[in-house]
Amino acid sequence: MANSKKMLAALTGAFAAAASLPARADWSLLNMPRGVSELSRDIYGLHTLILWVCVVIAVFTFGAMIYAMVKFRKSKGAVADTSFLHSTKLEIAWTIVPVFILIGMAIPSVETLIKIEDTTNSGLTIKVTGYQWFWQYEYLDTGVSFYSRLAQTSNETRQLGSGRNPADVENYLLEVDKPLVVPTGTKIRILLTANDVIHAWWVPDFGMKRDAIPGFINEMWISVDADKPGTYRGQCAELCGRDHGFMPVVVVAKPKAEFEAWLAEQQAAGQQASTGAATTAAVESAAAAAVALAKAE
Ligand SMILES: [Cu+2]
Repeated sequence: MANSKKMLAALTGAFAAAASLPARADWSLLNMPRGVSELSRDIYGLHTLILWVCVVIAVFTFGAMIYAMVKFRKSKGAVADTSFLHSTKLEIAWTIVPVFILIGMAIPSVETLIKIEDTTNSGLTIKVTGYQWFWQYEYLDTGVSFYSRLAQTSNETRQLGSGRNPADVENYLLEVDKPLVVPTGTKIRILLTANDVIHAWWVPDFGMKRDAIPGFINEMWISVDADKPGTYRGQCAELCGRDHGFMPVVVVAKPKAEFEAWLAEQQAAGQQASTGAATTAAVESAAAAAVALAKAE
């Protein structure tokens, strides 16, 4: 008796402690993010639907089991009913009911899967290449291409004996020198590949993650809600070597007009750089020709 009182007291204490948790804990972290794209919302909705189907099934089956175990336990003098061994009606019922539940779950799942794979009618195509340990982004048909590496602040802080506190670095290991910039309200087709080993490009808020495999082109699409411009962060999601944890993905979503302006700026800068390089090359070859001429004389 004393034991059960002690247990009750302990349980009450545990419940009281648990009840005071919500004030401090962020319960939304227990669930997947709702995200900021059409696909992420579809996936979230599907996940929630299936979760509730499972909850209802669990309540029914575990409820029946627990009820039977408690109510008809041996210590209460329960005796097995040996006259009831088979029921065709029951067997048909517990076969048909799950079949319908499974069909009910398969229809929205397949619909979402088909939508995820449908990369047609995209407004923009970006090729993403994984390297050990950074990303390359190429805006197809625009000539804009750049590398995106771990930000200097994170990179310096992560070094052994740097003497810096990671807690002082904003977005530690989740910041890059040059983020991917995308327009909001646009279906963006992403082509994924890698140059060395398998990487995976992942931004939880877009609801999408896909492997970047050398020699293959994988495809996926993302979109950012027109009313949700902002910075979205992710990481390489396929163990790819020593610095796997140091090649974050940062995506800046801008309204369409701002994105167009940014793209034009990048194109202009790219042209200047290539003209500059061509001039340098021309000067160098002229100088080499002059040297060769002088030697010949
Ligand atoms: Cu990687």
